[in-house]
Amino acid sequence: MHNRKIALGAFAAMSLAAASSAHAAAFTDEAAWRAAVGNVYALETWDTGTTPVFSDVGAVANLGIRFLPFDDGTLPTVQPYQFTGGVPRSGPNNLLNDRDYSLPARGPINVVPLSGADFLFGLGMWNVGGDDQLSLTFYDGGGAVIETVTSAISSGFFGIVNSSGAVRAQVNFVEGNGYAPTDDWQTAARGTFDPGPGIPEPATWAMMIIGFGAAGSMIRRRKAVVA
Ligand SMILES: [Ca+2]
Ligand SMILES: [Ca+2]
Ligand SMILES: [Ca+2]
Repeated sequence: MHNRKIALGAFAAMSLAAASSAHAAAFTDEAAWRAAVGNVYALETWDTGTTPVFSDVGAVANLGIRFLPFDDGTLPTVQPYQFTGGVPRSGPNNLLNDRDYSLPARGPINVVPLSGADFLFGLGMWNVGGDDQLSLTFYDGGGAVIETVTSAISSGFFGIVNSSGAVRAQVNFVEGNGYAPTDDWQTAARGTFDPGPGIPEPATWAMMIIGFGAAGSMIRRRKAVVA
């Protein structure tokens, strides 16, 4: 009876691993996101002075992406965190999906790879506003959704990885006031996807789970002998 329970549990875990690790995932752990893109990523903290405070952000060479204008032609803006109602993640500045609070919020941020030869395989950032949740969507060349993920938390890291590669990514802000300061943007924008060796394949997960189960039953058996 006991062995049967372990077998069923391992089977359920294997099914879950096979279903979820095929090509995509949402991440709330920064280190896990970085591992999932093979630790080949670019980071922008908006603090280095390359983009002056209160200026609009278009192309970001470091990240390999370009921000698309909102409907009114404005762009996301680098601002001191005190001006955006945010909290500091790194340094004094973050990126806001708006230019000012006196006009309505400008809605989702859209980014495209700077080079037409590149795809966006990973996008991550810190949500430092404390109310809006983030939703990240990858689009293919035809404008169809490759994948969309929504964070369950309103503050902290959130990232997406998809080996299909996007030609446009959208960052949307939900469940809050629509003004969303973000920080520590990180991208994996390149020609091909090469995941790192740190992410176990489903088969590896299955072996690990079976291994844990076997170790558990050995411990139980030993305890039974002692008793
Ligand atoms: Ca910063
Ligand atoms: Ca505004
Ligand atoms: Ca907000």
